Amino acid sequence: TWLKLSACEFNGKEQFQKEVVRHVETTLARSIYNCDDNAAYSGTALAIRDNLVIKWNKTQQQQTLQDQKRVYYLSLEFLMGRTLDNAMLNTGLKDTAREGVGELGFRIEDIIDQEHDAALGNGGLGRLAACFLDSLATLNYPAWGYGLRYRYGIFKQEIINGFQAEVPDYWLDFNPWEFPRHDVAIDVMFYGTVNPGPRDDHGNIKKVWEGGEIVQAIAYDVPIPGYGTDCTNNLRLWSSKPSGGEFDFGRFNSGDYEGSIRDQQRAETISAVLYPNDNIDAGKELRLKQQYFWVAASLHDIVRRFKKSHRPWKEFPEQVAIQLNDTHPTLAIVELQRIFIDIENMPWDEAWSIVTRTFGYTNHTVLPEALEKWSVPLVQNLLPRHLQIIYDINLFFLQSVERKFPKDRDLLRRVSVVEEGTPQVLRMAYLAIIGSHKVNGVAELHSDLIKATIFKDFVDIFGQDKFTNVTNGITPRRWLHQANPKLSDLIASKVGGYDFLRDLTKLNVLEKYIDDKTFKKEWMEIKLAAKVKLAKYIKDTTQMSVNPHSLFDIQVKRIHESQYKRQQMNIFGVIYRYLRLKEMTPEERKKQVPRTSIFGGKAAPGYWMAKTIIRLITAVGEVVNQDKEINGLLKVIFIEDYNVSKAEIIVPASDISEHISTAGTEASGTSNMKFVLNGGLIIGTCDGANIEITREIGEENIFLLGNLAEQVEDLRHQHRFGKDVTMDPKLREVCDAIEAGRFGPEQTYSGLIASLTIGFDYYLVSDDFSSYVATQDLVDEAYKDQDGWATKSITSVARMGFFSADRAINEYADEIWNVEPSNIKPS
Ligand code: DL6
Repeated sequence: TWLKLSACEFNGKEQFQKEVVRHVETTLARSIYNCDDNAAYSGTALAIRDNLVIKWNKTQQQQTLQDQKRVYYLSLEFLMGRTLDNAMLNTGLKDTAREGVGELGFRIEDIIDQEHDAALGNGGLGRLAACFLDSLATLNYPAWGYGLRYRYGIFKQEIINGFQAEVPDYWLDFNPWEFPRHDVAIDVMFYGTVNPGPRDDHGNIKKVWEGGEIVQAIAYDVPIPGYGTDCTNNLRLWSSKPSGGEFDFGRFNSGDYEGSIRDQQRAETISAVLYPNDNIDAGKELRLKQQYFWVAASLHDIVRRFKKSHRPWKEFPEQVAIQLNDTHPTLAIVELQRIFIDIENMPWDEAWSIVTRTFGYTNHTVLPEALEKWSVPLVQNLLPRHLQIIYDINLFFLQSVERKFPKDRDLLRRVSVVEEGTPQVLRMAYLAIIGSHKVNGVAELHSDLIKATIFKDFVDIFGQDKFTNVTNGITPRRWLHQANPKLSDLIASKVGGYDFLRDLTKLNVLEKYIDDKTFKKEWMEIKLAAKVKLAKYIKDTTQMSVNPHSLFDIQVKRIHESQYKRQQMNIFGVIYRYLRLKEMTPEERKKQVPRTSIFGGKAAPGYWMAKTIIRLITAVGEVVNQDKEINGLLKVIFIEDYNVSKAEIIVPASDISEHISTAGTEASGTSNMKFVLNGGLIIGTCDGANIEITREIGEENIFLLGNLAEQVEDLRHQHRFGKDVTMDPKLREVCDAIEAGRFGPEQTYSGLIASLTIGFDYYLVSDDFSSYVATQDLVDEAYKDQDGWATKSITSVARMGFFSADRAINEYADEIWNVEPSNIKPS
């Protein structure tokens, strides 16, 4: 009976419309005559969601029945962006929805635009996790993501008088994509003490962790649809609640009204807010609480699921692969060991062997300031039992190192999880390496660098095989098909349909059309249309007019306090261009390629230097954009509040995008891949995935500049100790213009200039500036030849197959997780 009664997916436009109207009238309790875009969004989202939920339930049921190995992707950030458009495209319902809402008097684009971004991430790391979820589902891998359900995602950025201001991002007003599971509530303990308990089966006195504060983790599930498959995976996000009810009636009755809700507030604070730091260790107790809260709940859930299968513990690593997205979830290693030895009474060695075969660790940075370290007293207080286990893990590890490298005491000091100092700190990356069977970097150069530098000793200890590379990838579904449907359609018309979205290497068929004039024309018209769309967006949001026929030069990414992404080099280059334009005669100016320099990106709230860069960009815009003399040959735009949905407008519109980090600092970068996949060329350094992009698309299709990673150390040494270190003269000219107050009070920028001089120019702007400016000249020259430009653009796209997140996920599945796709039956 249940089977006969179970819900069905709708088919066709009429049924879809009925569902939308039903949801508007009953779920939202609104009259259809009073239905605005927002209500239409809600109705549409709920109708699409219903379809998704049916596939989701079936997938989960089938995966459970098939009892296969599952992947669990632990990430403190999932930068999902909007869901509706992606869900419609992945389930093949967008045309139905477009027609359906069209007849009801709405435009699907306006409806899509109503959705609030789910911005539970800072940048590359969180967006990578979101791309990976899309690929895991598309490739039918049984996989769950585990993260935190922050009440506030990354802050919203406002630009007020040219400066960044932050506004909280409360995104949960109406979120049809999540399902609270109040029955999945897990108690997580903090603080307390460790006391001797009864003897275990082996005669050892057990350690009992007790008397701590308990917080409840409540699961919220989000369906993740694959493209062109019924496979719909699960993203489980944890929200924190007080465990003993929300309200202390005792306190309330005695008149302590504030006290009566204090526990509730304290518990809820844990999942309240995403730390807005990109590539830097926050080091705060609340952050550590978040980490433990999330991994404890996730591990409990994973172990509970495994136990239902009644398999012996030794089969745990054959059923469970857990990937640590950076070191943020490293405590999961310790928690699993604790569960095994303290709760399941397993001997240490047996437990540790299971633990290390279960975990894999992905490193996303070599920047020292981003490598997590936790103060020992902090961990002692918050997680006393875990600290004991960490000490034991470290002890057994150091003993094994000593056996292998007797008498090398300095090696023991270097690789110990505990770094000496006041206070002592725990090096989480070392713990992650010791507790995992594979460690990977995210682009070839990055993986080589971590082996040669920060993890060198561990390569000597564990051997090369433990360390591998999986170059990042992006999902072509969101970053081409969804963001740039016209280009996707044109490609599909040449490569034999939309299969390329599941096998991106099929793009290589495009190379056959390099000399096809009609195709090239269509290609460039699509690029122009994307630029017109962005120009309109800029006009609507900033009131600035930009010329869509000018060269769009875009740099959108986080602005980091240490400035390694080097937006400052870009804006210095813009100033240099402006100074040159000012010197030119009108005749000379006529020969110049008009350029629109577009920036976007957030600076973490406390970051003065990063905010100074934003101010310089907006100040240069204020001067340049109204300078009649240069006649619109240069415009400078800062797009406020850069996020995933804005990226979907920006990425298709670039002629050139900038990926100009100091060589050896950007682990991979993924926006470089997005821009090239959309037919934009890139100007970049030999860093991160730029190197592999060059290898794939060919040197003639990319504008490379600057010093190489192997030169960086020498140059830094020269800056500090060399005798005649002078600033590049072109850069000097730029600094002089800034110091002369041409872009507002020079004091505003004194720190930025000082970083180049008394700060020893750690990120080598002066060393790379000449090359940067010269390469920008090459870009101008190349752009004058529009036919040649189109050839570069098409050839690059044709060769981007490697950068699909599907390829990356298949590599993880084969080399790290040892997991097979499941056999999801179509409904
Ligand atoms: O791997 C994803 C992404 C890379 O593309 C970027 O190059 C890298 O900077 C970023 N790393 C982080 C590190 N965060 N922490 N900790 O976000 O990862």
